[in-house]
Amino acid sequence: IEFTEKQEALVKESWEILKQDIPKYSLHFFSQILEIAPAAKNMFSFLRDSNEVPHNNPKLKAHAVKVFKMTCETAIQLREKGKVVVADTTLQYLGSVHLKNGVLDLHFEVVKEALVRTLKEGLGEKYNEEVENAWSQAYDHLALAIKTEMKQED
Ligand code: HEM
Ligand code: ISQ
Repeated sequence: IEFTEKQEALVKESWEILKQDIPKYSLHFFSQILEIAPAAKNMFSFLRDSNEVPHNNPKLKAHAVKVFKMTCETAIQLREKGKVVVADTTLQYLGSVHLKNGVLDLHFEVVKEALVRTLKEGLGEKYNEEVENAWSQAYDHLALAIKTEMKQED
């Protein structure tokens, strides 16, 4: 199915809103991942040595922002080119980071659900099914690229 201009705009607009409170939404995003899959806790270096989700952890924030930005970038590419192109080096790096930390295919569904919940939280009344579908579609394409890379590495 094709990715429309409207969908691209929805993704961009919602990121503009969430971007205004990175500390809040990166923490929410991460907390949702752990709420859905508590066992994922052990995969993240910034949690291994603590019992609670660290507030204001620079690494957590930076990584969470990257997930949002890369999904946004994927939406733009889907609309412009009809396909997703992630720089080879980036993909190889992300493939190896996730493989090394024990990430499995099923975890990608967990992160998608956490991302959707974070959008819901951040957008409030502006949240709707159309927004959710646009993000989900872009995320699925990006996730597939990373999963494919992870399989080529082992
Ligand atoms: C690290 C993106 C899915 C778990 C990272 C990093 C990025 C990223 C940018 C930081 C790499 C670095 O600079 O070191 C993404 C994207 C995803 C995705 C775009 C999906 C489209 C997942 C999933 C899991 C996961 C499904 C499993 C729950 C991790 C872990 C790290 C990581 C454990 C290492 C964090 C650390 O300890 O430093 N991810 N990720 N990611 N990601 Fe993901
Ligand atoms: C890394 N990969 C996927 C999702 C994340 C969310 C928060 C922090 C780091 C992440």
